[in-house]
Amino acid sequence: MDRLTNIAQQFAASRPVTELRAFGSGNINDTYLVTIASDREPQFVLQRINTHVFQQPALVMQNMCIFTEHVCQQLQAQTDGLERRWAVPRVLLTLANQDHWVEPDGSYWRAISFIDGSETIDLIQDIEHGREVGYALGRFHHLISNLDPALLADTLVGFHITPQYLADYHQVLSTATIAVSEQVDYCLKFVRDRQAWARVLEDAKNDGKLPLRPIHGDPKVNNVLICTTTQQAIGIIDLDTVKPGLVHYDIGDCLRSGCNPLGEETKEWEQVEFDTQMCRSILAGYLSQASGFLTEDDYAYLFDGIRLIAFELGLRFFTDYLAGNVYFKVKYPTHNLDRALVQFKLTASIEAQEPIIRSIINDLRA
Ligand code: GN1
Ligand code: MG
Repeated sequence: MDRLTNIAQQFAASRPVTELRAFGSGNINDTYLVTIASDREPQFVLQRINTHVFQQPALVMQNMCIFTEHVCQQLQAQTDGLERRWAVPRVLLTLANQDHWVEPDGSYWRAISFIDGSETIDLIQDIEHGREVGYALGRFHHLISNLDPALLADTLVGFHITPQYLADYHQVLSTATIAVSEQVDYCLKFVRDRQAWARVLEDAKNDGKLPLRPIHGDPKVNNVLICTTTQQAIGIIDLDTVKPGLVHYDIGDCLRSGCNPLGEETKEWEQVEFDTQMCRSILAGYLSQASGFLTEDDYAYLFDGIRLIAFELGLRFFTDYLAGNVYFKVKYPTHNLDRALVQFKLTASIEAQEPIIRSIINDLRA
């Protein structure tokens, strides 16, 4: 038996593993879809957690279990029977009842159930898909809006703290050997011009205007589960970054992903635009579920959140390019530079359409 099959076998409840293939398009963890000889739940998802990024994987599992238990309780308490289907992946245990498996080389593995009849889609398809993606994030936030964030561990210190990413950037810049090019110059200037503003959400948080809440951390389009029959959203996966944060990080991340129809991997970075029609649709879907717990201040910082998370992701990609691609997986040496250009162009498009985006937010909250 090869090594991967042997690892998968640990989570297969004594059923033989019949197939194993790479799955999804994550930038951090390695993910596989495993098929076992069983009529009930014949498939599950196996992942190697990147412990260079998540240095305390046991805390990731702990958060996942607290989250899952809370959401299952909430779903059971919804007795009106009118709620749409909502699925949460289950953590699978090994034969020794552990929620993870550690290989002799130290690699850390875990498995979760595969949600039957669902798919994930890399690129936003149309306005209806956008509404579903927004609905999914709103429903997700609503389900955990009464979960005390203090129960969740900080599994990735500094995640979405933009001033910290800027400090890391300057640190890398001070030692990196930079291959000068027009594109690198564009990025350097792009960051320089926005440094002072980049504290906006952290300042609002420190001033007590924006509260810490439990968040997803990575609600991009392809983390939303779509039902293959109804095309409705039925869940959100990739729960490694569920931890205390600002809902603005999530809303910004969802919109920077959903309103970029060319996608974050496009080579046509100069063509990238923020689609404001899609923004309206995603936000409408979101607010249909989330308007109940958002405050005046939450709304006041929504535009900044949208602009900031696109900028922040560009900064993270650019820094990783300068550092020699040590964080995000890459397929070629300038991959992170290309990704940074996409996010910076998207940020510029958000900035150019600020009045439209602000009026969409105002219309929808009215
Ligand atoms: C990473 O691994 P993946 O693709 O789920 C990253 C996110 C980025 C995303 C960009 C822990 O997520 O923050 O938005 O890439 N996750 C982490 O595609 O850094
Ligand atoms: Mg992720």
